[in-house]
Amino acid sequence: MFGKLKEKIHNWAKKVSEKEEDSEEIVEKPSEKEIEIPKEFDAGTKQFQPDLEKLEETKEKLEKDQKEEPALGTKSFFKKIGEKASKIKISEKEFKIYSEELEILLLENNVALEITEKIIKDLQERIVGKELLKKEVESEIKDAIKEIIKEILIEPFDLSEKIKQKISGKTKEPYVVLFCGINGSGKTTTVAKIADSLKNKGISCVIAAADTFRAASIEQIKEHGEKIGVKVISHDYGSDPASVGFDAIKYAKKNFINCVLIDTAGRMHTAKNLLKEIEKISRVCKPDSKLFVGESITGNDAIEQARSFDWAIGLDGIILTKADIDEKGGTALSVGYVTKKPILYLGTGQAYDKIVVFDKEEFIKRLGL
Ligand SMILES: Nc1nc2c(ncn2[C@@H]2O[C@H](COP(=O)(O)OP(=O)(O)O)[C@@H](O)[C@H]2O)c(=O)[nH]1
Ligand SMILES: [Mg+2]
Repeated sequence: MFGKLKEKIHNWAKKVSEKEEDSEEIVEKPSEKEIEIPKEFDAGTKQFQPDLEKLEETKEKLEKDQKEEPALGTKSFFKKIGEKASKIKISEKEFKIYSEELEILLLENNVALEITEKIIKDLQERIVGKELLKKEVESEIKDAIKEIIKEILIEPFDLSEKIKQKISGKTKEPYVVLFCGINGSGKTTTVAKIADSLKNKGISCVIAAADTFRAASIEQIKEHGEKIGVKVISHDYGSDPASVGFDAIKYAKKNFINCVLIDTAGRMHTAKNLLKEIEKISRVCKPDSKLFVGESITGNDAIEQARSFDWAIGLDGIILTKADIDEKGGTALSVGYVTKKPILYLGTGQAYDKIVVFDKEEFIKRLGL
């Protein structure tokens, strides 16, 4: 998972570090104030006339000092010299050359342009002109990227905690989750995975088969329902999806079920109708959470889809599926930042247990940062 982005960032940081190792070291020129003409220098004769008595005195003092503290003085002196010699500064000009490469590799790995630009700008602010030890260049760059990514990713909320909060409240109303996304993004599978995981946590669920459009969609979700032991409320094909959601909520209230998960259709070719339909379901069912399901592998497409759904109904969170076959990882980085919504889960396979709660630290670790 996300192997490519990890490898590319690592290689880039390494390359910058290696190039900087071959580069010129910082040579600190003494300022004019620091250049003192010794008193012993006779400007008239241009001769250096050392004060022999003073020289002897200094020599004796040095010998005495070395006898008292020989190792320490020498060691710290050489250490200091060594450190000074291996320090470098990355100039703006150098950074521009490096950053062009970084820009391409980020874009190639599904990182959206606005994030790529942000990463480069922030990185520039953090490292350009900063005095760095040569051996620390690579880790300094990686640390900077890590901090930037931490800022970019929005802190996810815990869905099951939110459900528990609502159902323990005064009204005892069920918590309603609406899932949206285009065809094939993994909505139905994700609804089944989440129903299964909530059930395992002791939260009862009912599923609304609100995809009344796609052939075999009702049978598909019913089959999942049977396998995981969760009731599915359905109407006929072609019926109003909002009323399926409404009925499922009614059923949950009547039967004291904690949570209603509404699966919906995703007709890509009639985007306008799809958004109208989802807006109606949202208006009728008043979901507590509206979650966008997108494929992690699709990059900019997933970002554009999330934007449209957010515009239509106002999203609360994102689920990225197929992370198991996503080598790049850039979508996870971009989709949340662009929509300013948190990623809550990653789908990591077809089986019911192949879903993980999105963890910022874990994601950063996977990127090798
Ligand atoms: N590898 C992988 N496949 C997935 C994942 N989630 C869903 N799928 C598959 O993607 C295909 C479409 O899923 P489906 O739930 O029908 O999508 P929907 O049209 O949005 O409802 C199915 O073959 C799923 O098994 C995932 O996290 N990883
Ligand atoms: Mg479906």
